[in-house]
Amino acid sequence: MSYKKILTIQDISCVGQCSLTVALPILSAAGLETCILPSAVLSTHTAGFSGYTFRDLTDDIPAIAAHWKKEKISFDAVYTGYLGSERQIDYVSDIMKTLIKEGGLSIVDPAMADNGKLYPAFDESYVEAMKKLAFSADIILPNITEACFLTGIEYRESYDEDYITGILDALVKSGAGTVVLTGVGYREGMTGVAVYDGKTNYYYEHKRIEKGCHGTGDVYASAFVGALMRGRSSFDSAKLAADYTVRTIEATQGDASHWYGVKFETVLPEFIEMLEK
Ligand code: PXL
Repeated sequence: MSYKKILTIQDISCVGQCSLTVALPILSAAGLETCILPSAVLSTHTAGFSGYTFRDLTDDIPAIAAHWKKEKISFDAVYTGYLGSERQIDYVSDIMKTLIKEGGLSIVDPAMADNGKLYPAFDESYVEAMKKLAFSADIILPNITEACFLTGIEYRESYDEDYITGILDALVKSGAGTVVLTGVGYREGMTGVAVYDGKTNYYYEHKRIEKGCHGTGDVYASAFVGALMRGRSSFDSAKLAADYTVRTIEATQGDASHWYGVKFETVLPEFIEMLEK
């Protein structure tokens, strides 16, 4: 197995099992050298806690990137999640252009919305900035809400295959390389992931366990990137990430006090086994 070096850019929510506290352990478990660039530091994530602190690290990014350039550091992939500001998105675009090795991948999880709504910290101008990043990426991993904000397509709670095909098509036509659209379910009790690379439309259905588990988007994207960088195809990675994410939710079920995230650590050994298969 070749040893890959990846950079992930997202916030540190000190408590809450999301973003970097999820991505770093999952990518490391996948056997990848994982470099990090924290976009912001928050006391907790913003979905359900109130009064959280937020330190934007945008101003630190240019000097960090300049240092890496001087040291001739580059990455096999750059994977972004929750970012701190619009200005930061411009810096991240520059990192994508200058610090990815020849043949390397840019992977964007446009983490900004869920259940039809933007996260509290974001507005329409953030969406506009995110469009630029997402539409120049090799792979994007939006949920349906994020895909709707990116395309301007109306968000719907119930939909059919034509609606999903329309979203996938619009995203690829706008410039995204491959789209991994999460949370696509057509039947009661089931959900799934649709993958479209501009040629073939794939779909993987799996069971839907519980509504509203925080942080599962980050678990999913991190597991996807881990599998992809281990040499799996986009669709295989999408399936493996779905199976692992289901296990993390199962591992958390029945503990009402653990509403803010999933106990993904307890099933990391299963993730490693999935990767070895
Ligand atoms: O899981 C996405 C995420 C990441 N980081 C922060 C968040 C959220 C979702 O709400 O608030 C700070």
